Amino acid sequence: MAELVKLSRQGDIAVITIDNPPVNALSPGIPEGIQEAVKQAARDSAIRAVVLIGAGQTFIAGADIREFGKIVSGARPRLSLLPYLQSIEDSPKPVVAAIHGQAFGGGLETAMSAHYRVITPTAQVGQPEVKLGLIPGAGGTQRLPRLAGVVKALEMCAGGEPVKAQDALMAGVVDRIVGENLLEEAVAFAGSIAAEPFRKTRERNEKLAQANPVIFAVARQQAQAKARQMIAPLRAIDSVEAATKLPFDAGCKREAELFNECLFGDQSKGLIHVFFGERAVSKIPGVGKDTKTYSIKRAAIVGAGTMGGGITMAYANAGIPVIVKETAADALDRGLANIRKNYANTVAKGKLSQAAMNQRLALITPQLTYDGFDQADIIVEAVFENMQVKKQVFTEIDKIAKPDCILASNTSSLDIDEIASATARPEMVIGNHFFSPANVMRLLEVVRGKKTSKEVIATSMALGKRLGKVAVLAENCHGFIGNRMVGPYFREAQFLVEEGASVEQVNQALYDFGMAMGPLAVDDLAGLDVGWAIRKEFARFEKPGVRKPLVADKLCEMGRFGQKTGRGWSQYDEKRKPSPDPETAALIEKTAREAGIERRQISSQEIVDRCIYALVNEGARVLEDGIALRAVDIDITYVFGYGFPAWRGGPMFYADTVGLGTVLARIEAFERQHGADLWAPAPLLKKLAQEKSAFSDFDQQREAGAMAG
Ligand code: T1G
Repeated sequence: MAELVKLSRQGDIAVITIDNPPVNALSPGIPEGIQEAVKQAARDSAIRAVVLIGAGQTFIAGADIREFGKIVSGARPRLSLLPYLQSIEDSPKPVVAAIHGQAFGGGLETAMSAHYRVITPTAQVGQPEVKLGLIPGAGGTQRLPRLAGVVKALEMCAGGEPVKAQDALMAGVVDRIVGENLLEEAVAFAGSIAAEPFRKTRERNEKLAQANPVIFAVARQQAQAKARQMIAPLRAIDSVEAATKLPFDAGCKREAELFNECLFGDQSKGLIHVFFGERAVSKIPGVGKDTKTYSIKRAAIVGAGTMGGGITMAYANAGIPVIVKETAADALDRGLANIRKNYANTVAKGKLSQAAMNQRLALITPQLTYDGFDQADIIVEAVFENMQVKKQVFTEIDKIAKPDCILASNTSSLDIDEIASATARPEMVIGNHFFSPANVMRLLEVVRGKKTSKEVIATSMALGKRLGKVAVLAENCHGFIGNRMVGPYFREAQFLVEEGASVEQVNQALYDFGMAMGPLAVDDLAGLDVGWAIRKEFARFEKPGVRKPLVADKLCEMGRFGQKTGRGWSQYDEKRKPSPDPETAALIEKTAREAGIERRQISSQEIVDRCIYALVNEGARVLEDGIALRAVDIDITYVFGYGFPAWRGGPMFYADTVGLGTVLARIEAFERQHGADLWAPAPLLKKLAQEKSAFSDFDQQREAGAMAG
């Protein structure tokens, strides 16, 4: 493993360099290599101190996450990192961890087993394991409270958020912030402390005395509120608490027990699936990493409504100057007022400085004309969801935009090829479907038209990452990936209230499943009028004789659009707090009676199965039709755009967890009960279930095919 861990000397200082691109993960052989290098340095009488540093972009960014699946499956034994860390800590010569980029997870645990830590101003430290459904498994919950105190350790281990260099210095996690010439400064620092006495982190117990029981109770409450239903944050708190009650070695033993409980649980499988999925979706067959991309220096947005305003903010947040155009002064003023209010709210929460808010506002140019659109590198249309209106805009911007300007539509479901047909440059037209609020929600559906060039696709995917989004490629169809699948999900939610479930029961059942909000609550938030307009736009495509929801249109005809009007499926007070609406309940009962629908008691499990399996069944069709490249693309769409719980991995991963045979049997039961038009099992689902296979196998076969292709 010598090539992955190099030992060199700078005078009387040993330098151990980890070189395991791209993130210097602690892959098999790396810990052993470091351990061996530390021993060699110890044996070398000419050496007075040791510097541990990462090559490339970062220090050690953690254990190798790819190994966890092998450990859980038994393909690889779980090797504890503790002995390796202890060999650093027991070095007779002081070890200085030199941190740039990220020292995350096992990387920070390695740095904390060293005797000193120096860091560059832009570097970060963290224990993000809970984001993978894990907890620090190599002494992090035991050393961090000893360095930073119990409260900071709880915040870092249970929250998982990265900590900037200055904050880490203040907390005592690191000893010094040095310049960007890290190696030189770390070697100089090592020389300056080489003759000084130094302590082992595990023996620094003075900060553990902070352990007031209230601290842990508060931490548990906060964890349950912030990461509802997630187990790992609570186990991380248990482990930090153990550090305050047990000697170091016993604390590490307790930590290992809690780590294993999380590692072998379902939640870490789901979250690790999402971690790699978030990166897998950027890989598009036929659009390789070497595909030429357009330089995006200036943007222009058509429309300053809810979506146009949010998209404008997304560009300004990425430091890209952006014009936002409206047709009327009052609409433009409203749009800008919303943008300012959103930024002000973020500043008020302490998440943005006033200076940064001002910088971002300075990047935004509001106007009523197309002035400057001829300089834009991308123009995003975000006007009313009506084909004629969109085609008019595309005709106009096609005439104005420079030849290599990308023309993107924020349409949530309309035909991108028809939109492109309004231009003379269909190869430059693409869908960029943002999710409301567009400055917050991370999902970006990139919709490829038949003629969209691969350079435009590659540019759009890269731009998505630059905007802080997770970009998923979708082929063109009604609703693309997300909205095509959400149709049957909302359909079943509405059928269930017609059949006897209350609005509150449907919302609660899906909320308890882990969805961010129940389906009818989402409908009330988005506005029932939005769905109403789309239903009217697509009424001609509806198959006659197939049962469709009856109540939503009636609520819309009554002007009850949900939160924006104070009444919809539920009623809302001035703080938009929902409560049951007896008039809606009466309307549902009356409508069901007139339709001859027999009402009955409905279990929460049936509610979850009907709504979630409707998603899965349509997802299988989305795969069959090639609208999504892989099942994991559907999972990422739902986790980042529709509030599907990440710890369940997404709808397709969840179906794999349940077992496709079980899912198919349930869907066939619904087909017998509600008819084939609504519940005929997707052929792909049937095939995989009959082969005792899974959507993950489908992806692996696709991947293998793409590699071969
Ligand atoms: N293990 C394996 N692969 C990893 C990895 C890791 N820890 N981190 C990143 N990669 C891969 C990633 O999949 C991608 O692969 C490539 O590296 C570039 O990543 C014992 C149990 C460090 C901030 O959770 O947060 O330590 O797609 O696109 O945007 O207590 O990577 O190129 O094939 O994200 O520059 C804890 C996870 C592990 C850190 C860099 N550590 N990584 O971001 O690059 S558990 C983490 C990140 C642990 C111990 C516990 C980010 C980054 P590919 P990227 P980036």
